[in-house]
Amino acid sequence: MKIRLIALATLGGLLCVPGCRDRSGSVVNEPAKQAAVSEGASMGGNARKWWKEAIVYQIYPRSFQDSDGDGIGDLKGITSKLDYLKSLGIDVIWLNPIYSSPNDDNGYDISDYRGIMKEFGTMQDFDELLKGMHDRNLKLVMDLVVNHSSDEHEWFKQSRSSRDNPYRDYYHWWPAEKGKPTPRRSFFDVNGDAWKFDELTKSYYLHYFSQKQPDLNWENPRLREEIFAMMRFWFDKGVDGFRMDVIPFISKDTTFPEMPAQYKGDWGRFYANGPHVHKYLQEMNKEALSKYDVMTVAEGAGVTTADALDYVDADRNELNMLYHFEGVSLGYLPDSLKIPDPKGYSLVEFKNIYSKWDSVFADKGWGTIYLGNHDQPRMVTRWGNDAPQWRELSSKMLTTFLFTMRATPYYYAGDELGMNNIKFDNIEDYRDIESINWYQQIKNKGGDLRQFLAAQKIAARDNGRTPFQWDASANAGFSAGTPWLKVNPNYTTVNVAAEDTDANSCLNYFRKIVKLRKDNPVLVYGKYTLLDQDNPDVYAYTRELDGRRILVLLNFKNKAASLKTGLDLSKGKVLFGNYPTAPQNGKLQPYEAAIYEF
Ligand code: TEU
Repeated sequence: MKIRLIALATLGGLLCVPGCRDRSGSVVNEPAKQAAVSEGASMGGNARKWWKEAIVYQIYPRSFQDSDGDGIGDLKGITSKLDYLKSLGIDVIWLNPIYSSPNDDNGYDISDYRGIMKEFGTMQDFDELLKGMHDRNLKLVMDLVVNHSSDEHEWFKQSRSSRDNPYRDYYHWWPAEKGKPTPRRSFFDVNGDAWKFDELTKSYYLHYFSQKQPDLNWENPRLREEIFAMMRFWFDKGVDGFRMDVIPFISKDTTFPEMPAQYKGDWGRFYANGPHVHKYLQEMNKEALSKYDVMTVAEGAGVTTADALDYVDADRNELNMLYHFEGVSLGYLPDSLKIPDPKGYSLVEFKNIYSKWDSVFADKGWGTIYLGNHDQPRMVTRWGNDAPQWRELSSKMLTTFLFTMRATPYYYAGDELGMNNIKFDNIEDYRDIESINWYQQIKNKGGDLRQFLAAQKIAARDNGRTPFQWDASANAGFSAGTPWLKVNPNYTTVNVAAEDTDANSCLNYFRKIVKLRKDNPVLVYGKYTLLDQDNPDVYAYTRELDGRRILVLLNFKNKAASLKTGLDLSKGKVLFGNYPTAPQNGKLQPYEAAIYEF
């Protein structure tokens, strides 16, 4: 068996005795201990794979870097920042959709799956970006949006044109003479209705999202073949994988039965796991995925712990990973349009959710971990505390959580700077179809718009989409023009240029913990055990592999908190933390994160 040597925790190559401080004041471990890890070893029941050890960094191209002054980020902009991306230590970049699109939903409405959105550049720009990434040993994961297309896609134009058009069955149509179709809820529609009547052929078409995002009919084998060929087109270009948008929704019971009452308020669960979804994913695997060394991750909308393994158990030949919504849905009032519970969220529930999801993949499949993405507000605002005295500490604490769990981290661009919610006061500032249409929906019903706008300051997706903050120059260095979405005014201090040179910044903390994870397989594969489960303030757990035991302590509160782990902290070797020294007893400072080895 081939033996590979893995260097442990050199933390930026700093030479430092155990427990000493590095330049940032963070506590670091002794460098360059070597451990032998056998290549084929079963790593706690899990076969080693590059995508399990990878760190995925997500870029929202519209907001990352504008190269031509039109106020919209673009591919050349990303290419110009590849050295920054490399400096982070990440391995994989997931790009939100960059295909041709009329941008009803910022690229999640695709009008040509083989074309590049004109605002983002050209296919040549794409090829240069991909080459630039590969030259730096970075992999590229694209977004695959195939539950629906744009209504401006040629397939839909044909499909809509007549009932006997060859493309008619590429979408779901319901002829009006059969009466009104069985109700289906839409996520974005102003009226919440997922059926839209089309006068030309006197039929309704299905759209789970906006009216400009008609659902594709996966029951049609011709459509499936087109999708698999399109996937091969991108793989042949060298793309390293796909993140699959609402992929659990693709298969529908085309008799459209009544939706059982149990799904009221949670219809995503009804849309997921349709009758043939696994047959289609196995077909996709056979026709496209299995031919390449690529990674896949499902956006696991509607998927629960009971059915998650069906998507990612390697023996089933479907996908590699999925990300669930249970964690990020915590703390909103039930049946609401993301109205936060005034009581806040319960850390005990938070811990139970992530522990439960860890156990799903303990022996088979593989998990993911994230707290922010383009559909979420900024993680520090939602899960930490963005008040000036806590923003950096709590942001580092959350980052520590993401890099010490047994799952592939999906880290959202800007979180490494501690970017927080912009919190717009007016609906006119929002650009997202979700916020705009929900506002209209509430207005039409005479609902509480003030409550909604207050909630959006915490929950709206545009909070996570404000332009990336590069430096203190105009528009945070994002664009020479007028940005498509306002820049967070704190860009003058929260930006790459300022943080790069500050050893104690969120950015440099991020770089170090990335390295810590990459140098220590125990943080990737080690068995996870929750400690002090009912502690309402502290999240504590161990990770164990091949005789190594790591302890992670995270205080989620803005006050000192005590904990009972059963371990004598003074006997642990401190590996890392967000305060200059780590505690030797059972008391953590506000938002403290500390990692020890026992
Ligand atoms: O999101 C799917 C999804 O479930 C969203 O409705 C999500 O729950 C919502 O944003 C939370 O408020 C995917 C994409 O990630 C999202 O950006 C798209 O808008 C959506 O699909 C439609 O393609």
